[in-house]
Amino acid sequence: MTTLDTRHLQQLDAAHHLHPFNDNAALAKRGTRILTRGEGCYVWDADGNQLLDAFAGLWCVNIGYGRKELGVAAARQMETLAYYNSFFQCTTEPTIALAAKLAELAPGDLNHAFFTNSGSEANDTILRLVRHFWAVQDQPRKNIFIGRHDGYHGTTMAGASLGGMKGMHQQGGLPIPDIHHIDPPFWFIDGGDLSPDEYGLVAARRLEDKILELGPERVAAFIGEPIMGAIGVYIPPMTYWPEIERICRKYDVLLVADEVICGFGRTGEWFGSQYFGFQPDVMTIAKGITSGYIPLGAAMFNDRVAWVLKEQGGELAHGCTYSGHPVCAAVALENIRIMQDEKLVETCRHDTAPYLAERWAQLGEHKLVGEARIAGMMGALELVPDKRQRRFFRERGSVGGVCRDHALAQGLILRATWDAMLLSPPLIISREQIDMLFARTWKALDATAAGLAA
Ligand code: PXG
Repeated sequence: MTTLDTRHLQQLDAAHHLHPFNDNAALAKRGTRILTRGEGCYVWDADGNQLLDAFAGLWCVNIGYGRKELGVAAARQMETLAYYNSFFQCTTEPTIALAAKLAELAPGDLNHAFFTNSGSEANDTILRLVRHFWAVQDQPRKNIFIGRHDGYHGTTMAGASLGGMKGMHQQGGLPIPDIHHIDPPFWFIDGGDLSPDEYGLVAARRLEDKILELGPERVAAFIGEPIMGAIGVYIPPMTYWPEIERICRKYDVLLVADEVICGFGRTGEWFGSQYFGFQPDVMTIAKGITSGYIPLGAAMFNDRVAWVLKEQGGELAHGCTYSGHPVCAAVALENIRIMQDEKLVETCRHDTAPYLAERWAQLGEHKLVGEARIAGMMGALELVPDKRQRRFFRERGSVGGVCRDHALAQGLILRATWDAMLLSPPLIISREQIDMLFARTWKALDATAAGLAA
């Protein structure tokens, strides 16, 4: 593709395409980066630049780019039966096979899948069906969901309301009623003199306080990302989730783990709840379920919730045209087959993730880095003005974007949220590529520090 083609495409894009999570006027002036090809951990842009994608697209390309088997699976299913719905007492073979496969993979008795097109829709599904679950058991007032400030659960009305992003709440009149939030567990800023483990308990007990304030008879569920992704990879202390689980059990509040990012190997376990050692009642999945090759999400329910929905719920007045789409299911099955046959999760856990953690800790020695946090294949470097103090830049967000641009100039894609540099590479990243990631990140940090000093 010539440079002229690129400019023309950028003009068309600016004229006709509204981009999510962007200042579209500023973007139109700057010009979008147009990606044209992917292979393994690399993508290429329309100007011919090869980039190491240390963000796996958007936390999702877990098996890496260019796996032809997924295209073959999609084509085969399209040729055989491109579409049928799961509404009129019907469904399709791959849909059934995927539901059964997910029941086998999911921890505990999370044995029942409701399919959607995205993580956002899966969270909408959970909000509706969990409220229905309590209502049909004569507890219609037990309808409040508690989430966390700065949590991310998608962009639909329910998803964005369950999430705690202020900027999102400001657009479109959110949150919708009967959704409350507690502060997130973020020791780096909020932990004071407590040890991380002491702080984990304190942060979890905010949930108990909130339940008691609202009344346990009003609280339907607590929802959280095992590791908070979009806000900046906040990894809670190991004490946090078991305490959250204890509190949910004590007040009969359903525990919803939003595994859209953490699921499918990201933490070096199949699911984030396994990394932290707790058992959700309900689970949201998307992204890594197809490694991003095709849109698919699901809400998974445990036996207790599913039994009530089936036996007492009557007709479920919920579903999308593409719930359980056979092509998406076929691609998900092939993606999971590859992950299992090639032991991608095990390789991460025992080999590449520990190596990545070592290299990440070395990046933590850079003078710009206040904390280098990592769990499995997701991490963050918190850039700070003074390495000896746990605090943000006064003008929060002024440095992360600069560092991201320096990384891009080095041929490396890292995400910046405020001043945290976020990491989420394809799970197939090799030791050599981790070394490359280290070298390029260090250079980007150096260039950023030099700019600050100038
Ligand atoms: N839950 C979590 C935990 C997510 O990270 C969703 C739900 C929504 O999934 P869908 O498929 O509807 O996008 C997500 C999505 C970011 C960013 O800026 C993160 C997501 C989406 C867009 C941007 O890191 N995560």
